Amino acid sequence: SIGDPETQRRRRLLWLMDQYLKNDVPSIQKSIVDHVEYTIARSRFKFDDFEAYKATAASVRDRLLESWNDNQQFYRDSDSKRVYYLSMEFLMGRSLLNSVFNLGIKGEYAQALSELGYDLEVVVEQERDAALGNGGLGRLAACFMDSLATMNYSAWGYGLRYQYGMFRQQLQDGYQHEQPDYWLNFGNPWEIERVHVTYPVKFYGKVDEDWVDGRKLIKWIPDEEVEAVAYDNPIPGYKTSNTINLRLWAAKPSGEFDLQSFNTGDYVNAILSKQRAETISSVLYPDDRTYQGKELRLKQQYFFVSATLQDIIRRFKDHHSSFDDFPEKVAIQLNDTHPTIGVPEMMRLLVDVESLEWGKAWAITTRVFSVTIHSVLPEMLEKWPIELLQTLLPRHIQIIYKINTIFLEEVKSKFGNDYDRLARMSIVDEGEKKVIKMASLALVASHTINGVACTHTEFLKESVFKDFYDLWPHKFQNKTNGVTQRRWLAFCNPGLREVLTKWLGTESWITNLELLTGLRQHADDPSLQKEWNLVRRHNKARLALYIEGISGVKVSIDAMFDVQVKRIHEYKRQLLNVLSIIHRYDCIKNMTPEERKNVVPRVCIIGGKAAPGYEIAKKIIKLVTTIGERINNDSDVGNLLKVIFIPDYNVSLAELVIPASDLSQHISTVGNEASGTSNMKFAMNGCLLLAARGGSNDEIQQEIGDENIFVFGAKAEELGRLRAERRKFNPPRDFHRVIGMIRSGEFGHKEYFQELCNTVDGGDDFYLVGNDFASYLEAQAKVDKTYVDRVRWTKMSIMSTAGSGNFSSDRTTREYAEEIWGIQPVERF
Ligand code: IMP
Ligand code: B1N
Repeated sequence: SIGDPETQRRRRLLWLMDQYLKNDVPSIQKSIVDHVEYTIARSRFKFDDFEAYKATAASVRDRLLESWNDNQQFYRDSDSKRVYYLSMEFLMGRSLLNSVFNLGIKGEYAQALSELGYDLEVVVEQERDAALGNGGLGRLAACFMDSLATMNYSAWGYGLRYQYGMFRQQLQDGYQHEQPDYWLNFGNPWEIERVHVTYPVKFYGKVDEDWVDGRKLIKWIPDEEVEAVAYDNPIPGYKTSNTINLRLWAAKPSGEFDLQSFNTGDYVNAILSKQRAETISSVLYPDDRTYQGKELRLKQQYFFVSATLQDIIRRFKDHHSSFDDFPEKVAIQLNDTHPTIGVPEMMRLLVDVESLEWGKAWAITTRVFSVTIHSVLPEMLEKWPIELLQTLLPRHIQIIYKINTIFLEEVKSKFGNDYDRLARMSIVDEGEKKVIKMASLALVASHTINGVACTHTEFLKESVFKDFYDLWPHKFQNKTNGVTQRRWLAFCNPGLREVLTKWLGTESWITNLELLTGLRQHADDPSLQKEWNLVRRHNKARLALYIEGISGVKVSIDAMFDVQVKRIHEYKRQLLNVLSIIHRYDCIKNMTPEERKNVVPRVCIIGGKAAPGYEIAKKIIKLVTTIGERINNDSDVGNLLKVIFIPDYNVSLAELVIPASDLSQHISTVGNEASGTSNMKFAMNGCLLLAARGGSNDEIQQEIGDENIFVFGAKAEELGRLRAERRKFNPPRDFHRVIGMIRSGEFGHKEYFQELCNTVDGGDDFYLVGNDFASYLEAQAKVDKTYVDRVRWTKMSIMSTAGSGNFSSDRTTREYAEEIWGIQPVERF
């Protein structure tokens, strides 16, 4: 061989690489079987479905690593600007099917397994969901990862590797019980532990000041230290070699610290107290609206951002000597205010550690950060008690005060001594209990603030953040949410995928969802309608089988599948749905057999988790199961009405339920849902929407047309008045009758349900359930009438899919990239 030793070595490595990981069927089989023997140490002649999953996943992971490695090298070499998406939650779901699809090797894997005697469909079901999130916000982050990878953006996600993800919901006698989700129990084949990528994260202690050469030196002397260890999760793009990284941090006891206690002789207790460090990343808070001022939550937030920013700065410094270029190379997106403690942390790292001057550090910080707000009510905004911050992060509270002082000077210079305004805008809330308003801190430090749907962004500008909008109108943008059509259409609905590709004459809609509008011209075509309904029936049959398996209830696939699956919340108004189901039941009971022949049969499916401490939400679940018990066993009703509660709703169940739904409900009180994203998934899959106004419902309505969606209820401009006058409102007779049935104990549990009834009946119906009841029933009647006209319904279904092209997270992330982050796609060939 020729060349110097280094050239020879490289040539050898390239040659070896050539020998690796081919994607023909026999090569895939070989790597699966090798993993059976050498990774999980089972015999190739005897392994079960779970072991088949583990070996298959390991072989896919090998393939992901190749492109991941190449990709990270390419990013380093090209040194293009990168975006870092910081989120406390990533609701990823399963990875196996998504990975083989995105890598373009699903067919090969299916065949490889089948020849070995395994069924890919069964094998993928062995995977546990990665449920490191509550709902919409966490799933949005996951969709963004898929889109960023697919569109060749240079991006990384950062989050926490919770040992316990979202709790598993079990029903006992119809009541919710929470079970720990120890998802890592059987190993996680998708992650790569980076034992050498670790950073110290410190807490508590005090701040000392020293004067050296006339310069004040500030030294934080913490008294607790934990180590953050990186776990990398490769995220493959669809039909591209771009594989991006999701880096999740786990807390480990630090090796170095606290020698003192070791020397006092209490060796065992010193170890045990260190061990407690791991609790920081042990559990996801299962609450997605009410904010709780728990110390552990703040520790999680700081642990997460401190490790992340140290990592980002370290990576930047590998290639750059001056921080002047930092904003040209780095964009940091805060997913809601949860990572906002990163702002003072960035200042601390730049000023105290990197010795930058304050003004320069602040100029850099404010060019790097941007924040997405997902909340609607001021009460939802995070506020941390100053006492807590003072104890946990004594240096950061100083930095926050300084940021605030300088900021308030700016406000004064623009608005003068308007003390009310200054008090409203101050990052420090000087009320009875002094708190730091994290949203204000995030807004002051960010170059851009965005809401997640048009009406939501307008609301932020006019109401919650009006003062900030007056000061900095240029900082506000809208970025309407989107979802990835790979997972939520192409992969979870293979039947529809085929039909779409056939009628559009191309598969390109999988990366260019706007192409779906091409369906409109065929919406009346009887042969498309026939194929369309065949797919839906097939999907419904699958779901019916699942329902029978979990509940023993046989449902007819000729019935309309009417679905509401999402977190249980008063504002999402599952109760409105349930009240109308009771109304329907009561109507059927009062009909003659002849009249019953005209009833449109329905299967009402409800699913979702209640936050563990949220009693009213838990009562709603019990109400659903209680009326289900009665209705499903009433021989007068038969197939005309079934009520099913699907326990433990998660991403994988969503993939089963969404393609099988005829009607789905998105009925949050107007103005209370920032956006909503599952409505987009349902519409894409040809499910008709029963929708209240507000959030992304409004934009979906615009796109698919008034005649293809069932909209009801109060308008945004009425909300204020209706709320103010709600105690004077007298709901319709039907409403009183239905509430009366529950109150009188017709379904049992009389006492238990009183409090729930009180929330909507008796003068304080905050979410306007009584108000919207009549209009809701009207919309439901229209649904029934339309369903009977199969041709019309099918056309509406096709038009829903055709009109959903704007709700791809590809569109959303492209807007972020171009209008907020200033990054371009970089393709590696
Ligand atoms: P939405 O509130 O209906 O817009 O739901 C947002 C998205 O969050 C859904 O499409 C699901 O993907 C996800 N989601 C909602 N609730 C849960 C849950 O309890 N577990 C897992 N995912 C959920
Ligand atoms: O974010 C989704 C929106 O589609 C929903 O309308 C919105 O309700 C949801 C604290 C949250 N807002 N706030 C949260 C989650 C976790 C937590 O600890 C708040 N989630 C939303 C995506 O934009």
